[in-house]
Amino acid sequence: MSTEMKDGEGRGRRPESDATHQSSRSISRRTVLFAGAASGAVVAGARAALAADAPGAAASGRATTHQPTLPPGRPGHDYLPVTVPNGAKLPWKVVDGVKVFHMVAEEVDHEIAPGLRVKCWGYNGRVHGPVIEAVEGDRVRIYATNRLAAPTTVHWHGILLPNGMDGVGGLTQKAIQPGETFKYEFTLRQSGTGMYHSHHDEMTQIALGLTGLFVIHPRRPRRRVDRDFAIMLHEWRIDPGARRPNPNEMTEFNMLTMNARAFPGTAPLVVRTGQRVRVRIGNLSPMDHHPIHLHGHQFHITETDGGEIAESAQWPETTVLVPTGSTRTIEFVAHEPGDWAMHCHMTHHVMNQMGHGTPNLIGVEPGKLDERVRKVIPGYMTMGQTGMADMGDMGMPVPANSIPMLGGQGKHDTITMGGMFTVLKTRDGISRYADPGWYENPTGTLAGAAATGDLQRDGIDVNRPPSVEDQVPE
Ligand SMILES: [Cu+2]
Repeated sequence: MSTEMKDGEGRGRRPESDATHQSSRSISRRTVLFAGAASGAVVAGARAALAADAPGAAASGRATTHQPTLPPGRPGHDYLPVTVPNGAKLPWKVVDGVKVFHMVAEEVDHEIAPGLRVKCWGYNGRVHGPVIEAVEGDRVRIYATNRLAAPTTVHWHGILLPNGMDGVGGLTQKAIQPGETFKYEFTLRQSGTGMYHSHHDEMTQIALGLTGLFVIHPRRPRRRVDRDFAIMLHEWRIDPGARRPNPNEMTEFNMLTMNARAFPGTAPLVVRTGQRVRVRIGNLSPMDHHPIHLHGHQFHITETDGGEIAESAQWPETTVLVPTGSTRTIEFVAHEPGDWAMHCHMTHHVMNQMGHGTPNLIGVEPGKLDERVRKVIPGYMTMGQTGMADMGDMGMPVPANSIPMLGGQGKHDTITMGGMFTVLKTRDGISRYADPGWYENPTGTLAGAAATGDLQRDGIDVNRPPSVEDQVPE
C-alpha cells in the first residue's frame, strides 16, 4: 500500500501552490488513482484504500513532497498532547494561520539530580530545550534568538523541509551571531518524532545540551493512545565538583540522563492500568547508543524518525536500541499494575558520577590496611570489595556539587541504580497522573525471605552444596 502511494506521489506530484487548494484527502485519493492508472497493477489496492477511507500519504507517517498547509491543529481536538517527564513545551500562538514559536538559545543553570547543578547551554531556560509539538500540515514559523556568547544555528533533525531551512551552519545558512534572531518557516509534511539541535560547532553545543524533541502528530491518527510520553536521552562528562560539562570528552561519559535528569532525579511515567501507552525516545548523546529496557511488558517499535513502521513489519521487544541521532517510538498496553523499571541496559549508563574510575577491589581483604592508612588519612576506609552497591547508602562524603554513583530510596530498600533510569508507575482506576507513591504489592505477590516451612516442604537444604544437572554429550 505504501509503496503504491509512493509511486503515486512521484507521478502525481504537483506544485505546492496548486495543491494548497485541495484538501489532503482529495490529493491522496488522486495520487492513489494516478498510481493505479499508470501501473495498471494496483487498481484493486487503490479501491481497497478508498473503501477503507485510508488516510493516504499525508496521514500515513510517510514523507510527502506536496503537503498542503492545513488549519493549525488544535490540542485535545486534533491530538492528545505529549507528556514530558521533568520537561517543558515550547508555547505557540497562531498568527494568520501560522503557528509561531520563539526559542532563545542561552546559558542555563540546570539541576541534573538533587545535589548536582551544572551550567549548560539550552533553550528558553531549559535543558534540553522545550518540546516543540505540532500537527502534520501545520505551517510553523520559529524564531531563534541567540543569547549565547558563541554563534549557533538550529537544525530540524529528521524534519522534511526546504533546504534553506535546514539550519546547517555555513552549508545552508549563515550562523546566528550572538544577539541575532533568525526566522525559520516551513509546512510540516510528515508525522512522527523529530528533534532539533545546534548544527554549529556541534561537538561543543550538543555536549552542552542544545537539543530538543520535535513531535508532529498525524492529522488523522491510525492508532489512538491514552498516554503519550516524550523522553530525550543524553550523556555528559561532569567531573565531581565541576559545574561545567566537558564537551571535549569522547569516551568517558559519567552522567547519563533522561530529559536531562539522572536517577534519583527522574520523574516517573504514570499511567492507569489498561491504558495504551506510547513512549517516544530521542537520542542526541554525543557518542553512545542506548538500549532502553522496559520491565514487565512486551512492546512494539511503531516508529523511527523515518516515519511509521508498517504493522506487518513491527516485532515485539522488551528493549529498544535508540542509536544516537535517532528516535524510536514504542507502544504497549499497561496491563499490569506496579512499579516497573525502565532504563538503559548498558550497566555503566545506570550509574552516576562517583566511582567509574575506581580500581577493581572485588574479593580483596583489606586486613589491617585500613588501620594503617588511617594514621595518614583520617577516616580512610577501603570500599568496593563486594561491588558498588554500598556507595549508595553509606552516606560517604562526596565532593561538593557531585552525587554518589547510585542510589535512590525505594519502597523496600535502596535502589542501586542511577543515571538513565526511571519508573513506569501503573495504577488501577486513577484519573490524575501525579506521582502515586510506591506500589502496594497484593498479598502473596511479593518476593521475600523464604519461610522455614516452605523450605522443609520443598526439600530445600540451604547447607548442602548447590547442585547442577551436567550436560553430557549425546
Ligand atoms: Cu545507555
